Amino acid sequence: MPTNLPPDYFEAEKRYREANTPAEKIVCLEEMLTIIPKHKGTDKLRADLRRRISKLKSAAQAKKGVGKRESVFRIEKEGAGQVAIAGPPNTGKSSLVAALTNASPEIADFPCTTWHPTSGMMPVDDIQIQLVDTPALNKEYVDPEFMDFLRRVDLLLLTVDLTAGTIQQLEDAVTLLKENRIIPKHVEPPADDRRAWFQIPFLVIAAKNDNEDTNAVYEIFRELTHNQWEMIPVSIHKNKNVDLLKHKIFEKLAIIRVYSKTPGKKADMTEPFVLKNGSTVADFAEKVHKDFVTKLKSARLWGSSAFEGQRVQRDHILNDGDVVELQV
Ligand SMILES: Nc1nc2c(ncn2[C@@H]2O[C@H](COP(=O)(O)OP(=O)(O)OP(=O)(O)O)[C@@H](O)[C@H]2O)c(=O)[nH]1
Ligand SMILES: [Mg+2]
Repeated sequence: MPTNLPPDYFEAEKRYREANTPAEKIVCLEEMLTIIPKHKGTDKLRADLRRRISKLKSAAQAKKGVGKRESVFRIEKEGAGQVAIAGPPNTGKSSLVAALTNASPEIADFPCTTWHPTSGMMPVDDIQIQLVDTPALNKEYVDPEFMDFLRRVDLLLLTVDLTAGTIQQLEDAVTLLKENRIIPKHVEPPADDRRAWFQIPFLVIAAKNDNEDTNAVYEIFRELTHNQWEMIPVSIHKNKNVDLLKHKIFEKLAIIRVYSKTPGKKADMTEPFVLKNGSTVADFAEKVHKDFVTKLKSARLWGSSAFEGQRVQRDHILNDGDVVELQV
C-alpha cells in the first residue's frame, strides 16, 4: 500500500467498509479512485479499485435481471396448452382450478382472495393441460405483467358469476381486457389503431350454475349477449358440466394427438405428441426429432385420415388420434 495517500482517502475507505449496500460501496470506491494520486506507485491500487467497482456493478446488474425474470406472471408453458382462468372477483376462478387440477389455490367467500397466479395440470384423456388461476380483474389496479401474461396464453377462460350481475361482469371484464389490447380471436382489432393487438381464443364460463334459478339466469344471459360468446354453464359445487368443460377446453385449444410407431414395433399409445390442428406428417417428424424432418423418406399412417397402414406424403394433414410410422 503506498504511504503517500491523503487523509480523505482513508475516510472514504472507512465509509466503504461501513457501507451496507452495493450502491453505497460503489460510491465510496469511486470517491477513493478520484482522491488517489495518479502515479506509478498507485497503479496497482487503482486497478484493484476499478476491478472492485466493476464487480459490484455487474453483480447489481445480474440481480436486476433475475428480479425481472422472477415476476410471478412469468409462468413457463407446460403440457398441451396454457389456459388462463380470468374474470371479476369472487366468480369461482380458484374453485375451478382446484377442482380440475392438482393445484390448491386459496378459495374464500370474499372478493380478491387471489393475489398471485397458481398453475396446475389438468388431465384430459391422455394429455395434460395447464390451467392458471389468476387474481381478479380489477380496473382500479392493472398489473402490466398480468396483462402481458394473458396476451401469451393459448386460451382464456373468462369466468362470470350467475348469482351476481352476470352481464355487467362480462362487459367490465371485456372492456378491461380490450383496454389492454386483448380481444377474442373472432374480433378484428380496430382498423385505425396501429398498435399490436392480441387475439386470444375466449371461452366464457357461467359459474355457480347450481340450480334451476341460476339456469334461468343463464338462459337470459345467453339471450342478452345474442349468442355472441361461446359459453358453458358450470357448477363446481354441484359438479355440473365439469367433464364437458374439460373437453371443451381441449377442443378450443385446437390441438391433435398423434402417436408414434417405430417400424416393426407396436405403436406407443401412452404418450401422444401434441400438434396444432392442420399439422402435417413433416410437422410431426420435426416434433419427434428435429433431424427427422430432413431425413424423412416415407411415412405410414393408421387412423381416420387414411386407410390402415397407408403410405402418406410429408404434406399429408393429420387427424386427432392418428398413428404415424416414420421411415428415416
Ligand atoms: N354456489 C356456488 N358457489 C361457488 C361455486 N364455485 C365457487 N363458489 C364459491 O364462490 C366463492 C368464491 O370462490 P373463489 O374460487 O375463491 O373465487 P375467485 O374468483 O377465485 O375469487 P377471487 O380470487 O377473490 O377473485 C367461494 O365461497 C366459493 O365456495 C359454485 O359452483 N357454486
Ligand atoms: Mg381466487
